[in-house]
This record gives sequence, structure tokens and C-alpha cells, in this order.
Amino acid sequence: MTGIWGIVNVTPDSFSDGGRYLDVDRAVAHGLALRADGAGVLDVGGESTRPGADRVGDRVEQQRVIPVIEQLVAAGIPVSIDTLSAATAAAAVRAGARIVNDVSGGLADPEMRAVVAESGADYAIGHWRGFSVDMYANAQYGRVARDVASELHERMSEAASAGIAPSRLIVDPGIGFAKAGEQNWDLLRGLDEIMALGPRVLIGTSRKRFLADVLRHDSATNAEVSEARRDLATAITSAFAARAGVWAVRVHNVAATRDALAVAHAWTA
Ligand code: PMM
Repeated sequence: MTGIWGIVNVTPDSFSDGGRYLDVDRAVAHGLALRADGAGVLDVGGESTRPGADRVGDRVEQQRVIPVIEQLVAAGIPVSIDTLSAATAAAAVRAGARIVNDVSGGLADPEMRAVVAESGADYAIGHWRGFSVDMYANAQYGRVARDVASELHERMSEAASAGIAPSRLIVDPGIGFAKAGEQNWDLLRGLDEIMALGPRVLIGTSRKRFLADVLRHDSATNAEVSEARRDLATAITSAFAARAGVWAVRVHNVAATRDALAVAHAWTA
């Protein structure tokens, strides 16, 4: 059965829950609530990857995430650290994180693969073509799913060369990262090509702009698409992803996606 990663963003400016969980206690309480809702892993991040977001620096990032990770680990919860920084990944693993979630797949920080190899943590590698400020400039593809699969394959080889066992890898096609609007749907339609790579597949559609775009086109006004509607869209894409056989989905609203996965599972069981 497809697992659920619950998102704990400890940032003032992330996609959708930015600012709400900056306070350590509130972030921990939010993580515990997501765990109670059915999250198997809590993915803790201290730097937004939102298009156009600024980098924060290791010191601030670690001040945000380490105390939160320590408390969630103390509560017995499997934790992943969402970071582009090798230093933050190392500190997070020392604090008890079991998985390093690197949306850049090792491209952003030259030290990352060595740190992960040494740490013994599992390594989630995303498809990525550059930092948030200019990521849409890189959104050029022949065929999106094929190109993403082949670049992820390169990242897998680089990880293996750095001494990370293939069994520790998780691959993520990086929905929204250097992909504009319709390219995300092309990628999801071609998910089989990502599945064929071999490792466990993680996918994150939660509340992303390409979902809001679909809902906005269906509406008379151009108003902001509510969180509740984006969560419903996320639950639906998560159910389709489960049907395609993905190992886990990364979401903000764990309860909604848990329900969608239960229904998808009842259909396919
Ligand atoms: N997306 C975001 C952040 N981290 N990690 C993985 N593995 N996959 C993703 O798609 C992904 C990620 C951006 O979303 P957020 O700021 O709402 O968490």
C-alpha cells in the first residue's frame, strides 16, 4: 500500500503553509497531528523551494529544523529532512532523521552525496534543473517523462558512484521543479517511465500550482483557489499515483489523502 509523507515546513514563505509553523512547538504539534492522521514519515524542511524563493543559509535552516526533528524523533516518528544542504542533512541525521530528501538529486551541493553515503540514511533524489529563482527558464523537454527518467538515471548512477547502495535510494520526478503547467500532466501520464527506473518512487503534487490552474479554469472567477480545493485535487492525484504503484506521496493534508488512498486501495485490492 502506498505510504504517506506528511509535510512539516518550518519556513515563513513556503508554497502554502508558510509562516504558520515557524514556531518550534507549533511545528511539532502539527507533525504529531499529521502522524495521528496516518503519515508514515514526516518530512521536515526549513528552506522554501517555492519558485522565486530566496536561499536561507545553513545556520538559519538548522535553527529552524533541528529542534523540530529532535522532538519528532523522540516521539518515535520516522523523519525525513527536506534540504539542499549537505551540512543541514548531516546535522539532521545526527538529530535522528532517517531519510535525506534532496529535491536537487545531489546537484545543489557538491558535498551532499558523500555526506549521505557516510550517514547511512536513505536518500530521496528529485528531478531538478536549477535553483528556484530561475527554474522555469530550464523547462525545456523533448518528451518530459523520458527526459526526467533519463536525468534521474544519471542521478542514481552518481549516487551509486559516491557509495550509496541502490537499496537506499528513492526517486522523485519533481513535480513543479523546472516544469511548467501542462508539462506536469505529461510527466504524470508517463509515470510508468519513472517506475521503470527501479527504486521506490515518491511523488509530491500537494497544493501545487498546476492543480490550482486546472480548478481555476473551471471557475467563473480568477480568485485564489482555496486550500480545501487544492487538497481535494491533491487527494485525487495521490489516488492515481497509488494506482500507478508509487511507494509514497508527499502531502500537506494527510487525512484527505489517507481517505483517497483507502478508496483507491479498495478498488484495486
Ligand atoms: N516539493 C516541495 C518540497 N519538497 N520534496 C520532494 N521529494 N518532492 C516534491 O515534490 C517536493 C519536495 C515543494 O513543496 P512545498 O514547499 O509545498 O513543501
